[in-house]
Amino acid sequence: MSRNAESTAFRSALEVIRAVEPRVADAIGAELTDQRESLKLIASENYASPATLLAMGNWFSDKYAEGTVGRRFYAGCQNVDTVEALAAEHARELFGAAHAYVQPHSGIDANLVAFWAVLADRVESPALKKAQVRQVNDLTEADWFALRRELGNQRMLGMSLDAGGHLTHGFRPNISGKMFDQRSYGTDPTTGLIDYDRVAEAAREFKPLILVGGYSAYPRKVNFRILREIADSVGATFMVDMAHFAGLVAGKVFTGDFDPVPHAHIVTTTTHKSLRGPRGGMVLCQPELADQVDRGCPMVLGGPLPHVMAAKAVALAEARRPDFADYAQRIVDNAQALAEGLLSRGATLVTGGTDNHLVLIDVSGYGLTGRQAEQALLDSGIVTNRNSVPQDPSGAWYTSGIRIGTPALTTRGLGTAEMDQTAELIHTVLTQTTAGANADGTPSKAKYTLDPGLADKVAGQATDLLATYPLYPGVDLS
Ligand code: DSN
Repeated sequence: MSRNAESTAFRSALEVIRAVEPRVADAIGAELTDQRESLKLIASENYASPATLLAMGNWFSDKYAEGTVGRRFYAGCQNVDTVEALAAEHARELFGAAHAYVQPHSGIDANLVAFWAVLADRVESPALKKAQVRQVNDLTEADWFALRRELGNQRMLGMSLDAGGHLTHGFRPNISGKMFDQRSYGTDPTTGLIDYDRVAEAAREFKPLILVGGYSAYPRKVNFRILREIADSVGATFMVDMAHFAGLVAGKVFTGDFDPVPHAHIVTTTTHKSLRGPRGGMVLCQPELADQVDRGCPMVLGGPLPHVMAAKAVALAEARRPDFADYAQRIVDNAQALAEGLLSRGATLVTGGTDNHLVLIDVSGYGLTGRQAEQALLDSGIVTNRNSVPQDPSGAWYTSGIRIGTPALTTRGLGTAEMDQTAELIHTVLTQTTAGANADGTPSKAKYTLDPGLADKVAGQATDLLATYPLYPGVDLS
């Protein structure tokens, strides 16, 4: 396929959009320019391939397809069936999973589907059993009351948000922390690592229905074999949210004890992070949960997005190619080079380094909050996000951390030498930024001072660094 085909496709699409609402076409073009010119270090973002992007912009968007392949609530779903079945097949083959459900619209949706499936599978509720076998009309008001009581207050044990867990793993402000009786495990205060003995102790005491593994800001491998043993020892269902590191599992960087799929009863993921697909979610599970998982829509989810499932099929086919394993390994090599570059310049990193795709800088060592650091870096053309560090004194809004990740820059082709240069740029900005004060003289957690000339200089250096690695090199919109 010629690169010209990509330019023609995107240019034509913009021309068609421009004829209706030129401001949307302009915003799409501006987004490409912004993404091309900034050093994207958001650990959860990536750049999907042109084929993946194009698979989403079409008439599959017009189709309702509630239900599952071959068993829909709407007529005329034969082509949706084709792409959904393909996406599921690629997912099963890629991850060695018994069952794949590719309808979730996001990672949070995938987690809600998983929670529902586990509750429906595990909770001893005679009323629910009746409801499941379609005797809903036989249920009395008392049955419904019992059903709600039996499903409510079930126990979940997950990694705490400030230790790197995700908000859907039982964080109180999230629905998961309200629908479940929740407890969390943290990390060792000295090493920053998961202490499996402490997790086992918490599981023994709490006896959760669901033990959740996985993270969105933990820079280390997780031993899923040990977590499964802990789950088994207390009769818990073991669920892993691999949204962040799905690409490393797909690329066989995480194997054996570090691959969640053979160990967990149910695995959820997004498809757009290190996996490099369209924005969406997915559930993989063992056969006994498949029937409940497949009820995800309309039980939990709105109508499936067939255009996104088509893009999932394309992206998963890409991830099955041999070069994806090379990409996944380079993500980790780059993260480790970035960590070493920061450490050698005096930065403090949570856990002292990384063995996945992300690095968590504790910016309190620079006298900054995460919010100040995030904005100062953004002023300098470096896009990151602030993130809590374990036992964060600045809370979840201001935070004391900056989370950076390498999936996106690795897609562009940057390597370990450029990661060292990136570390230099980050360190320069953070050392040259000073925390500001409120009007009453008290220290501000948001205000900061950074010489605009220095910010511009760093932004220019970031652009120079990227110039050798053009983003979407086959797409010329001029
Ligand atoms: N928002 C994603 C992240 O940045 O990690 C997780 O939901």
